Amino acid sequence: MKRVIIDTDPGIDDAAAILMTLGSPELDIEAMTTVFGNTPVENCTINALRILEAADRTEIPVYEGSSRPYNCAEPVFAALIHGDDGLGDAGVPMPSTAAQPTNAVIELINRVMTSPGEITVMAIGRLTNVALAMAVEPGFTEAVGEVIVMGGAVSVPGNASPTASANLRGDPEAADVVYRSGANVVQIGLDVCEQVEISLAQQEELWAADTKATRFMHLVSPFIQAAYERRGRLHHPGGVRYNDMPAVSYGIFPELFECRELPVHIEIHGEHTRGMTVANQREDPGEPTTAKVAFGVDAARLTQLWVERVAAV
Ligand SMILES: [Ca+2]
Repeated sequence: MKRVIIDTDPGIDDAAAILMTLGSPELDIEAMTTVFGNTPVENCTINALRILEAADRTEIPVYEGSSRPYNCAEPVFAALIHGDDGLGDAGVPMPSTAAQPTNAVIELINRVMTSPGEITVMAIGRLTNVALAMAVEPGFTEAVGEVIVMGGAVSVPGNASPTASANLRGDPEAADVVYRSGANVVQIGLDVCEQVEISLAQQEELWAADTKATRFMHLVSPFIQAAYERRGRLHHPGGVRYNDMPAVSYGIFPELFECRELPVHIEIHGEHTRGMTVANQREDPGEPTTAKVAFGVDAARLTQLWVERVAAV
């Protein structure tokens, strides 16, 4: 089994992604770490615990992390997409469990440094915790197995700005640290996430499974579905997208993705381009690659696997 830490800001799409990992026997989810993003970090922590409770997996420890970006600027949240509570204000009960006392950054360092090369970090929020781990422990970069990043937009427009994706726009300095680090960064960005739409029929198939986890997903989904539909971001009526889902899926089914190794830089100075992933796609780039970037995905297969795995939680 692949050992994984999920660094997350739940988030309705985080819930869809996390439930998929919990229904996947290929993975050993050994911890979850939270970061501000879709909602303040305190809410993200509560939501991580709520998701684990919906999956009856409360043995997985949750550690709360960064409440602000790497440069300590005021954080920006995404209540219009995820609701004020981060889970669609759907009335999910408060968790009966609590987070661990250790900070997420310290926990990331401790776990990665005691198992060099063995732990994959699925970073499906701002990259603040991962960047801080790299800054605090210089050995972290080499010891971490793979950092799967949900974020970036190379051949498509951004969603948080014309050029930038929400997770990288939300903390460009942290993303810059991670992409410069030399770690094994895999970028699962909007280039592929926007191709992965769960159809209405697939949603209905999942709701029909009628388990505790699928009822939870059914409860929180309408908010993000309506938000995307209002913005004209969906390809089919009644469809829904969970952008974090393809990112965690890369950790389970990498064969479903077409990727290219490229030099990718994070724009941190641009007036209109902060948080943009600038990929050097020239034939002879003349500089080292920094990330494996996904451009293609077998969306039909992946969406069906999502239904199967969440139903199996
Ligand atoms: Ca997320």
